[in-house]
Amino acid sequence: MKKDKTPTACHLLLAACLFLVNTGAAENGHRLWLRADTSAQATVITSHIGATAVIAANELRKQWQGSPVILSVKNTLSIKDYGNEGFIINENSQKEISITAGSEAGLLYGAYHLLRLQAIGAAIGTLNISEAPKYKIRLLNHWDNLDGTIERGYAGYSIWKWDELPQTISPRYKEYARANASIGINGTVLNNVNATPQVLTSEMLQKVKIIAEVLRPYNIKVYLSINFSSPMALGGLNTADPLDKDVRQWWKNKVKEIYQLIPDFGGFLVKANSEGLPGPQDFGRTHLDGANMLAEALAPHKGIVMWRAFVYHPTDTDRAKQAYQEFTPFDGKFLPNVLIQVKNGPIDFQPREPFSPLFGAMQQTPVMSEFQITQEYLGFSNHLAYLGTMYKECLDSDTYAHGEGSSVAKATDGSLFGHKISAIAGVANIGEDTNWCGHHLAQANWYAFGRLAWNHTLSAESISREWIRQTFTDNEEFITPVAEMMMQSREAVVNYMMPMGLHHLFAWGHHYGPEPWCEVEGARPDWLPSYYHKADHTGIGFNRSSTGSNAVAQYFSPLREEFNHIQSCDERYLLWFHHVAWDYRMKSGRTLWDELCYHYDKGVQSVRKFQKIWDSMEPYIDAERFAHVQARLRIQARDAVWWKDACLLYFQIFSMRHIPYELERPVHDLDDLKKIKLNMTHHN
Ligand code: BDP
Repeated sequence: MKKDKTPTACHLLLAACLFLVNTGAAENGHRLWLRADTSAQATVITSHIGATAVIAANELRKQWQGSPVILSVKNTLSIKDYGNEGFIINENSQKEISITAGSEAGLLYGAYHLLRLQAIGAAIGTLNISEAPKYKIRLLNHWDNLDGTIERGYAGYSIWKWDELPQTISPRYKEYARANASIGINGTVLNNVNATPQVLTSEMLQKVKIIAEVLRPYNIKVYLSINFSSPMALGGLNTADPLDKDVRQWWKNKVKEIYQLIPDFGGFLVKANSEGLPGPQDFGRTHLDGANMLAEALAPHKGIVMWRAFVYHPTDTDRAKQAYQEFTPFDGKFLPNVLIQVKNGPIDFQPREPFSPLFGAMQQTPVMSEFQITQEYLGFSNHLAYLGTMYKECLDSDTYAHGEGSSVAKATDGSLFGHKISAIAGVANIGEDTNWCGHHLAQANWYAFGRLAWNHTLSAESISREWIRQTFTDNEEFITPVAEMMMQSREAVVNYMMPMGLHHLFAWGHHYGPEPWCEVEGARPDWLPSYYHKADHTGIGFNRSSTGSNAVAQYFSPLREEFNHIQSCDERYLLWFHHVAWDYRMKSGRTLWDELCYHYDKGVQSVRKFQKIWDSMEPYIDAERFAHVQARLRIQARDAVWWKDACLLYFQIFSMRHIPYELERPVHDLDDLKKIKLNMTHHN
């Protein structure tokens, strides 16, 4: 048969596909920050054959462009200094590179570290590196429901396909594991803190086992959120009282069943007596009783309990004070495998909050911080808000627990109070969208969380730069302006949503848009914006000083006094701690009202600037991601104006002052804005 030399349509299609693969022109964001060339064929020498070491070696073989690498696990004293997951990278006189660690996990992290250095162009000169993670347990929390929906998720449905498991294993699980391992995440809570008892059925545990098996070689442990009333719902008991003998036995049996399937299971995350969920208080017991009961069941298997401090009741007391009031009396009484998981701020993941006073206050109990990576209160996946700056703001805050220099980071990483276990959690922004996070630039928040969990001394800026370089391009003309934009982005959101310490001005039906006016008949007062802003004709803000709720007393001196006095209070938190007169003189010389207007305006102007920056970046990156981000910035710019107009026009009713004439004028009518009702699921 005569061979036809002219290319057919099929040939052309194939060629086009190869072209796309080779140049990486089709950039849908699926590869995240892991876009390195995989045809390197490096020499990697290792005698370790465990699954984790094999992954480390293969990653290097495919991507490392430099001299031969030798991987070895050693148990020498010098290695022990770096803990079980640390590593040392050296170069010998023959120019061979060695990665040495105390475990295969350390080799994996060492391999990803080396590859990151290569990807950001920093693997030059003689390598002499030693690293160990600051936190022992570095977790993502998925608020994924078993039906595939995600609470506060903005990137599609859950990646966990419970219906298909255990038969079908989605390729996503491995990709997920790899991405997390590359930034040092070593644990994941698979299901929503608003947990259904069903997650602990034997059928479900078989499915969890499969996910655990995929994640294990990547050194990622699986954890579950549990529902406190499971012994009743699943075990047929008539109580879930943590001091009841049968209840205790039920948990012990259940835990045993889990460990038979998943020998390295991490433990439980618990939301109890919070927002209507069951807990020990339903049976006249305490958080201490509940946490210790579970801890006792988990301890023989080396599992941990992460007991959340996110509790508040519709009482007269200030919501911001409640977690502290409820938990500090138990300090020192929890079993050693209990950690108290505390949101970064005292209320609820607002665009800006001061740090929770529980950090530093509970010194005999390991306290872990919970950040939100998903942008529940920062514009969902429509708004650009790089959160590296927000995580750092909290971690670097000084609690003064042991005098100056007692940062939240040190109070939680085990170093300040000498705890053996330490952990940090981030509520994931991951869904089944092709690009994982909805907004391409929101991938940076997942990345930054992982990098800071590994090393909280890194700067938000350096993290943003390394992320941009790996995710987009090594062209400085792109990296510098985009990093600058990212670094300003969270402050921009704070400015156009809730500047100067304002909080919870969100709409009732969703946490996307503004409704500072929101009134709902019969609603819990602490779910309404007016509870928080307290605007009236004299001024605005929540008086938490010693003349008000005295929440300031929960902080250590001298911070307590600093927050307490209006003149010394950081203006970023002014309306969090004080009810301030409209004519109060700010440090800028402006009145409070004028300053508020300036902040809102600045927020809007910042987003306009981001649009300009981004539009000028078109030549440097692929058209697909460029257009995607451009479209989202347009939404953000419109939303920013919506926020500004809604808040200023509403607060103007009380301030009765004009918006400074040099600022952009409102373009909406308040009455129209009040009519906006977005169709989004409700859960306050
Ligand atoms: C709030 C969310 C809600 C969560 C809750 C929590 O609105 O969906 O269930 O926090 O953290 O921010 O438990």
